[in-house]
Amino acid sequence: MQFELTASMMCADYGHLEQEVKNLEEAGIDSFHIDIMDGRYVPNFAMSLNDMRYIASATAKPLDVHLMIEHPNNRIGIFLEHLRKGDTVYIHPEAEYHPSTTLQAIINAGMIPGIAVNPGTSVETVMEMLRIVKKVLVMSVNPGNAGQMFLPYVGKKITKLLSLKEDMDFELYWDGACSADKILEYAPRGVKGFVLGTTLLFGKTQPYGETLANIRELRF
Ligand code: S6P
Ligand code: MG
Repeated sequence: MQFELTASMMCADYGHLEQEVKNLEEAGIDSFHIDIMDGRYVPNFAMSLNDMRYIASATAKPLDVHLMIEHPNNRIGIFLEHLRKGDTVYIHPEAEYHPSTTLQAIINAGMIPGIAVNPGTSVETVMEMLRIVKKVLVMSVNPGNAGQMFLPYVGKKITKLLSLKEDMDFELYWDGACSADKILEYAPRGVKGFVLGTTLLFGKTQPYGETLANIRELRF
């Protein structure tokens, strides 16, 4: 079964960031997930512009930039100018008055447009944007921190989004508390990719290569 695995770099060891990027690449990670926070839209500061730029310079693999910032339209240009074709940028629609303008800027710059959907945000609220984006990042925890508990009520929303994805031409990605049982259940149902953080990938004794190989073979 084909699904994508992306590493949540806010969970990486910042004392050895270059080595972390190398090890994850060698282990066969598909992309690097960059959680950008402004301390306003979410109550935390994780990564910022320079972290993103450094990782972009350290790997040829795609970046998956998750902007958890207020009014991304005001600042989207400074992120886009450092990204490459094939990188993805997710915005939170609630954080902008005219999110479709921001999505259009992402498309115009040649990047892949996405929206992140919070646990408390309904599919109906973002319906029109599903026609514009190529990727939908379903948050199964509230945005802001790694290491949180999975919120089971998002399951119904994932089912609804899966039923819309063919017609509306987007792919579905999972972010938050991604565990083995979730991949086992949702990869066969059509979730295209999973963000791996502290639950499955980081802070373990097992080398990344072994973890990723086990996940790809659904050998848990
Ligand atoms: C949360 C962020 C996520 C986390 C990821 C961490 O605001 O968007 O990308 O970094 O969920 O994974 P875990 O397994 O620690 O929840
Ligand atoms: Mg994220």
